[in-house]
Amino acid sequence: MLEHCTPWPEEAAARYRAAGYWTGETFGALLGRLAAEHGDRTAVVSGDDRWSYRELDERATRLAAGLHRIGVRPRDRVVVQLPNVAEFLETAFALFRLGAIPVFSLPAHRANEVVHLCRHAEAVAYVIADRHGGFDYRGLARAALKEAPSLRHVLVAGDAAEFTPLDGLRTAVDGDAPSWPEADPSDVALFQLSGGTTGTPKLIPRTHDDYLYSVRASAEICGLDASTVYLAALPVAHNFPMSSPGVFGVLHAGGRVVMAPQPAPSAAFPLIESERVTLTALVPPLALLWMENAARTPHDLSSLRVLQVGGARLSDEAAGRVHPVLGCTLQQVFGMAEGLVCYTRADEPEGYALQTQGRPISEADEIRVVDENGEEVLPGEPGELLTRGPYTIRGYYKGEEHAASAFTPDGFYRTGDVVRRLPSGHLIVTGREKDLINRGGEKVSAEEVENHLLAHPGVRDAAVVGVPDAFIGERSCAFVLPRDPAPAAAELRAFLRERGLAAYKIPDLMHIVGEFPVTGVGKISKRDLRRALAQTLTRP
Ligand code: OOB
Repeated sequence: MLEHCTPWPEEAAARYRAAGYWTGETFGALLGRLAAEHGDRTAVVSGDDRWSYRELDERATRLAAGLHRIGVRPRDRVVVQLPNVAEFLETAFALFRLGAIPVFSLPAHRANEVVHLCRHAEAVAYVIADRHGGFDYRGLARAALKEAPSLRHVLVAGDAAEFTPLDGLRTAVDGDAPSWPEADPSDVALFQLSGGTTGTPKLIPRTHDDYLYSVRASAEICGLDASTVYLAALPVAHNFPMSSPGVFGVLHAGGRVVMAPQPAPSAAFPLIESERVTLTALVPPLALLWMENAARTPHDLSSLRVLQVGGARLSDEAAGRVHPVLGCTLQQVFGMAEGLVCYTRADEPEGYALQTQGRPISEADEIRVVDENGEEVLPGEPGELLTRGPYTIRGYYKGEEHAASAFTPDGFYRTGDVVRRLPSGHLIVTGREKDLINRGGEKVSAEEVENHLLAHPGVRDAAVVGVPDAFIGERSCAFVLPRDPAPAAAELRAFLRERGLAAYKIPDLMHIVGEFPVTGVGKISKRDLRRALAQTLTRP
């Protein structure tokens, strides 16, 4: 296994193989098999591109050879920051084929995140689109090249400027084609990013064996088959639209992936109509937006059979409106890039989909719900969710520092989520213990933003907390204890942007305060800050 990663203990790995969860197939081999089985069927639709399974397979093979030609080798890390375009799949599978390891960065990430990822992963290449959503990623690439000494190549889908065009890289594979050893299925296939609570995002190593199991089992649970047409509305770099069952699950089933450039109704609804989309996945705020727009859209959405909602808590009220308004079934999904994914199922009484966040994929997912002393709570009582299983990691990449807080000594991942478990095994997410703000699925680490604020000379101390919000669930609020002269909120916002922080991490609200409430031991009391905020917000 790649160094600085924590493998499963031998005993557990043997058990997962014996039970047939880990099959020994790699993602690179999977695409070859799919091309043989589904050849001419359409695999992916993106703008004017319509690629068959065979075409996707051929492109991935040629791109893998091209990447090898410029020196990308098995186990090299490559930061991939592409929007929802067909090239996303081509690049991912080319890297899988090569045994090189994609690090999936979200399109919303900016210099701060991208530079951190390139440096932390010691990436040799960075793959971007030229422009997307009004933003020019080539500027980011220039910053990354300056700050990440390991970076040797910038590969661009579209107009490459001074960089290497992805289009020119595909190499015909003939007799002299380069060859390299097949990837090991128990090795790291890709890195997902943690939406975690630390100062910088952590890298989550997912192996071929474990990730492919979660993809295959998800596709099965969700009843996917070759007639499935999936709209990738959320950014496919995220674990939910990538693998739960997401684009990989849909390809695994021989279905068709339709890439939406944006998740807004204006972009998504016409595609649902023209491609006869049957399944899609949204975070709660988008589900609300879609429901608001569905009533007055001229587009025919009747092909949609299932709407998956996850990433953040969907209110019971909104859950109840999905079927009446959109005419499709709601499936709730509660998952995490570290592993565990829970689904409500089509063959269960409807109440579960309306009121719970589902139950785990696998009978081998071990679940513990514990109190602050790590003792299991009584059945049905709320407690922190701990989990271990065939597709939940045992450690972060270079994660020694976080090992003790993120995992129990016997290998359970501490999710930081507070849940209640029903006798049926379904979980209801009732809260959170981790210091994270969930802006409708977009995760913001309080510590990360606090550290950036503290870098401003006018800031003595800073605390970032979540504020309840009817639409996105939570907004972020920064409390700042200033030095003299006190900086204005607008100046601090501009400062964070200049530091290259992704826009969704810039605090929605900013309060300059004279002092912080403290706890008994003198720590900043975030509980009191939240309470003070709730009072100001409810004051008439
Ligand atoms: C998904 O993955 P991440 O890694 O961005 O975030 C994981 C965290 C969870 O620990 C939980 O705090 C929250 O997001 N979350 C939910 C939720 N789904 C995720 N909280 C309440 N209700 C839900 N349905 O967000 C993710 C990964 C795979 C599938 C779906 C979501």
